[in-house]
Amino acid sequence: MFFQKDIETMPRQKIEELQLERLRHLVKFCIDNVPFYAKRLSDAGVTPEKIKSLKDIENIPYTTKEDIRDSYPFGLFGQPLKKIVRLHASSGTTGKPTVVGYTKKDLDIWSDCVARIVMAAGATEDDVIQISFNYGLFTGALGLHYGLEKVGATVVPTSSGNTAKQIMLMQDFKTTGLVSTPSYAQHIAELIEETGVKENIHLKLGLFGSEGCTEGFRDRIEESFSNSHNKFFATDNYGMSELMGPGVSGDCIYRTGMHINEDHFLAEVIDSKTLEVLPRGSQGELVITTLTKEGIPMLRYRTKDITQISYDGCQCGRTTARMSKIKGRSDDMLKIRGVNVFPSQIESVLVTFTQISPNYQLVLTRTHSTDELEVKVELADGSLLEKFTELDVLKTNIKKSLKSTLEISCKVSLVEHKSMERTGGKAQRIVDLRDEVK
Ligand code: DLL
Repeated sequence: MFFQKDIETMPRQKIEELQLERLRHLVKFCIDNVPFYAKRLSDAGVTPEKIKSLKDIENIPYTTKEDIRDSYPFGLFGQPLKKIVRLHASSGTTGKPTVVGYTKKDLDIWSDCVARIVMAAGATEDDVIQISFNYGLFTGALGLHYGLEKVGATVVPTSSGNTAKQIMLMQDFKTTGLVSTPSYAQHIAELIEETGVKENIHLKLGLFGSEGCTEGFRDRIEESFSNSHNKFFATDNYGMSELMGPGVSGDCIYRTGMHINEDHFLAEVIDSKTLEVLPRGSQGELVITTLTKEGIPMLRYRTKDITQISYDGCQCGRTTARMSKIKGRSDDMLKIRGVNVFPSQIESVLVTFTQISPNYQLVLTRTHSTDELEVKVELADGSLLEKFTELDVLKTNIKKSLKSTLEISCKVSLVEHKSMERTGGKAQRIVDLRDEVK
């Protein structure tokens, strides 16, 4: 299903022509409206006339999170506050947040972009969809909210938390769709199982996003929400406050990569170290230029998210480029005894063991200048608690499996079911204590 079929299925050449025209316009807009960009572009010798092909984008300097922070709160805005109708901020835990602003036109485009990806996932006006993202400065809840309303779905803005009430409403309203982080969805599923109401649930569509989720983890969540009368199906959705929020890209029903809304977002993949643009299809850091945003336009924004992009057509009929699941953030990549490890690699091993829940935490310590990785995982239930031999075998098997995937050994600790903290938002997987003196 399409929300704007003519754009979503535009021939590639046409998409690229549109991107070029918009890029030229954007460069002019930035020079005229954002002194920060005017100086950067002038120092780099870039003018709209010099953008003759999409490749010329490579002459534009990158923009980083630090650039936004340094101009806190509104320094990179492309419009005066009287034209800004909404502010959001990124989910940083320390220091000042990165603030983003939207004009009326930006909000309209935002809800179109979200409407496209939720329809690609299968949402329709017949759905009743519960939004269990935190409403507030975070872009996730309001972003999905307006996009789903545009499609005509019945939106239930429950926000995150109060899980028992979420489950009660889910049964009473016969909710068919759930918007949340995968880790919160897992928590809701656990409580449904515990309270024995699984058969009363009508969920068939999960619109997940805002944090990574391996296919294995997703499959397990799908299984926990499915019952004798409903099969639950979940898609992955990507976005970022600095770029807009959700709506940058999302899975269609074939789930072979998240379709990028390329008429609004121009994507490149670069090598994070050399900063060179990589050939098409390579894995690297995603860099996005927002082609139409007025509130806070972004020129070549370094997302730090690692992915790869395919430009082949998709079975669904969309011609837009597709990005693979985020492998991790370049700043979340753990370097352990010289080996690079992404938490997603660890997750893909853990989800193959049915005796443990996909709740885990990676604790890093340093003893006598050697890094140690402890993988803490929760047992799936209480059935193994007193069975020490079986627990030992399980631990050894997880350790072996992690070693063969990661090529380093790590400590595995099994902890009691539900002993790890649950959050309504993004799960905190990494606890890095390496800077603490030992
Ligand atoms: O998380 C926007 C969003 C909301 C996307 C709801 C999808 C659904 P931020 O809080 O600014 O914005 O966090 C952005 O979250 O750089 C990624 O590292 C991570 N992220 C977002 N979506 C995904 C995803 C929102 N599907 C940061 N898979 C990004 C993996 C994701 N990581």
